Amino acid sequence: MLKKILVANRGEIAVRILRACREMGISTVAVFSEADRESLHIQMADEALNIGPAPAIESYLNMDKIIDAAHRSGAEAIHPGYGFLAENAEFDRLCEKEKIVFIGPNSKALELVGDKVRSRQTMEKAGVPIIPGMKSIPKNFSEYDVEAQKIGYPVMIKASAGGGGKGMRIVWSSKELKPSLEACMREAKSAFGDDSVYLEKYIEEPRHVEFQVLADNHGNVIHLFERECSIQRRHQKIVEETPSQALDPELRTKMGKTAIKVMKVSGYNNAGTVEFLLDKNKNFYFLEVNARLQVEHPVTELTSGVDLVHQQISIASGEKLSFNQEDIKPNGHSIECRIYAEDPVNNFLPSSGRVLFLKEPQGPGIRNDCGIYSGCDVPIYYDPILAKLIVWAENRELACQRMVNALDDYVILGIKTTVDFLKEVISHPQFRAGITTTDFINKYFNKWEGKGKTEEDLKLALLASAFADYQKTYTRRDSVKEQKEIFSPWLTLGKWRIGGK
Ligand code: MV4
Repeated sequence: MLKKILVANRGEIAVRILRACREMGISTVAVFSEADRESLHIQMADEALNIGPAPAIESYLNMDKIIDAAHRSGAEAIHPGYGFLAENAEFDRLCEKEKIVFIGPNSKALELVGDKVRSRQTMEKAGVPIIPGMKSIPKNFSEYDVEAQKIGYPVMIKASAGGGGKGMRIVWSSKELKPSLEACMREAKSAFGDDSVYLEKYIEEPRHVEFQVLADNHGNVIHLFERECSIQRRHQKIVEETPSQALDPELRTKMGKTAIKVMKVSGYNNAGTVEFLLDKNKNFYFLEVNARLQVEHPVTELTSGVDLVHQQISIASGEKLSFNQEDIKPNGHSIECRIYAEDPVNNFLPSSGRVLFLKEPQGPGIRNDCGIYSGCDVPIYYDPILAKLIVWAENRELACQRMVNALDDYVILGIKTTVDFLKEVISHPQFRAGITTTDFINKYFNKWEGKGKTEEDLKLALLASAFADYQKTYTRRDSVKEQKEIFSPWLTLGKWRIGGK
């Protein structure tokens, strides 16, 4: 088993991975940028190394600095988390060259699944259903035009190097095709350094259903069932759950088998996710492979009883999977809400600053994967995810109730968050009915204005300000030592008012 792991990430996911290492008796190395000196992941690791200035490009995305930190600390392996370098084949290859274990797939598989046109070809050959469309990149416009007629409008333009919704465009008629192609190629060139785009049939009102897979280095591949991730805004997932309301046992079995096939023909190892689109008639199509531990992995953990980070580490250590497909018996229902430092009333504008007060929900079936603490600063430089609230219950209705109560109990003062917005999403009759297509947020929450400050908020503000005053009195007197310790988190607060800014 690996003895020392460097976690090349920050926030809630770094904390999550550090916990797993600690549980497995593995030493940990954290890395931090100038903006993250006092972040939670730094406080939790055995060692922490500075990797440079706040902008990610100079720190968390800087391959040489991270490799150097691994060598300096004697870490044998790097866990990349999600985002940053997690799906970077060049970084994966660099780790291989430097004899550092990359906790993720081998670089060849990572490269294949990162190329959408090449993976469509591979999947078609293997008999995996793909969305009708092009299987190679045309050389000139007339080929696009001919192919679009064949596919039938509306069509979708996608970037070969894209993924997760970046570099996509819908085209409704042939006269829009040329300008859309040109715009899409320009975007793809600047976003991915590659202007290859192709056409697919546009699937209307699809659902997004993905399967979690584990593959060891000995050819064993199993799946841990699905996650439904259709509730999203501008390709940013907001709520995820398992099981999906759209699958019956037969379809679930078929999609699970297909997901395993996708990973086998890709030569994939470690944890990964196979994304499918499900159309209105319940036809499913392979979309892409997410070659990382995903943000929404906890819902799978709570229903399958498998710790995915433990599995990733043990696979990377060369162990065989200790269970087979028949051993996986999903139980109950799990939902995750992503809590972001964003203002849902103001077009989800990122909100940064100091967390003045944090109260995390507790109780049976409640898990809070959190990267913040009372008094910490939320920097502007990175993805504004603060925490993930995940609930488990025997069935979906109970899980929804548990989620609403837990969101009610979640208090984050000082910065704007999505907590109240999420409460209304989960409370929405359409959500309760399980009607979660990808247009849900646009349809029901297009111009959400919130409810304004409730009496409860005001009471909390009052309480918090009373604490602040109390603390000020005692520090001025500079005497009562115990009090100073009891209220020490408040000493870092400084001047503030409720609602941030
Ligand atoms: C599509 C599609 C409709 N037709 N492809 C968005 C994320 C990326 N992985 C693929 N996506 C889509 N691809 C065809 N041919 C609609 C989407 C899509 C979507 C997919 C999953 C979840 C949310 C979505 C929101 C808008 C569009």
